[in-house]
Amino acid sequence: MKLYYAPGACSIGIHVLLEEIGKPYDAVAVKLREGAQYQPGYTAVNPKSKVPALARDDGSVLTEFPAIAYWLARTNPFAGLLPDSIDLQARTLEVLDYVVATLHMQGFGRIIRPSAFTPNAADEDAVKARGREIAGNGFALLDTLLAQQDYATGAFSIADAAIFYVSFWADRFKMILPGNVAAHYTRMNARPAVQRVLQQEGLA
Ligand SMILES: N[C@@H](CCC(=O)N[C@@H](CS)C(=O)NCC(=O)O)C(=O)O
Repeated sequence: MKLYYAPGACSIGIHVLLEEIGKPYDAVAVKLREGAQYQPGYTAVNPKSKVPALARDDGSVLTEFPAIAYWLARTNPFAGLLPDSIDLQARTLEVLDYVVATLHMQGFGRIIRPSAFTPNAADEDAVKARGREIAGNGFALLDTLLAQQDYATGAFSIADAAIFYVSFWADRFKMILPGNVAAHYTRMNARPAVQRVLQQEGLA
């Protein structure tokens, strides 16, 4: 397997899952700041020009964080990345989708690239502020969930890898995480798989 990632991007959550699984894989850094995602070398891998992308051993490429995370969990059941019960699996996907579609795409998307949300440069500060509001509301919801348990659906799962990457961004953007999300972030940072990934991505 080969993971296409960028240091500190959302792909870090998939990188964590690969380390949790512990099977050999290659990690290829895509230089997003230099626009490498739009060059033929990468669009041949992922025409969406995004990371993460996972090239599998049969040569096929899987994209989109939830799909990659789900496939890794189902193909490596020994790693325990999805709960057994269908109800908790659905809850796991519920959290995963909320983090990716709302906190990331709607919240941090506005903070990181406000120009994608308005044609007027003068509006960009307002766009960023709205992004912080959306992300803040999202973290507040996750906080109530994490008040009841250490991980999103009880034991560590693919949902926690997603919460980890948005918490990592909040940390980098100096946003104050609510108490239970902050405790989850501390718990995640203590996992050996996370520490290895931070080291490998040059973020430790
Ligand atoms: N919906 C995608 C989002 C992926 C995404 O937004 N990746 C960002 C990095 S966090 C990216 O590759 N951005 C490059 C660009 O937009 O040029 C997923 O779930 O994987």
